[in-house]
Amino acid sequence: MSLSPRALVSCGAIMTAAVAAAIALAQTPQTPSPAGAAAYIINLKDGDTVASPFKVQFGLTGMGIAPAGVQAEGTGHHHLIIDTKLSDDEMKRPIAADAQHVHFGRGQTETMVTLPPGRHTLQLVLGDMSHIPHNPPVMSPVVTVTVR
Ligand SMILES: [Cu+2]
Repeated sequence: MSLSPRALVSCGAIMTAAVAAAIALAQTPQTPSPAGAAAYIINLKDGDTVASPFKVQFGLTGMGIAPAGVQAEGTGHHHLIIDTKLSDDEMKRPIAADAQHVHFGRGQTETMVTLPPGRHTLQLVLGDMSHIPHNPPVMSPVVTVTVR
């Protein structure tokens, strides 16, 4: 008995999918974070009222800041998550880059935020050199502010 070309093709497709899945896992390992590491917003507390634009200062304990692309143990760069949350899935892959997911890949530790009047949520999530959250994730409590 010999395999038909069709069986060979489907076998190849299965192999390819398995290899692709293995490569995807290998390409996006999460960097471990040291015990006790924490991010926090220094200058705003939950419930604050602010005028836009307003400053947000990024605090980090137990780890250091390194620019994106730079590999150094125990480091990462800040991301400001605005009016959304990262899903469990998003916690394991590079953080999106858009108006609600702002990267500070040069190692910045503060920014000015412009938002329309109303309630908004802010959260810091540290990412590794590849913008992937650490494991366990190093993130601040969610801070809700009201822009007047
Ligand atoms: Cu990033």
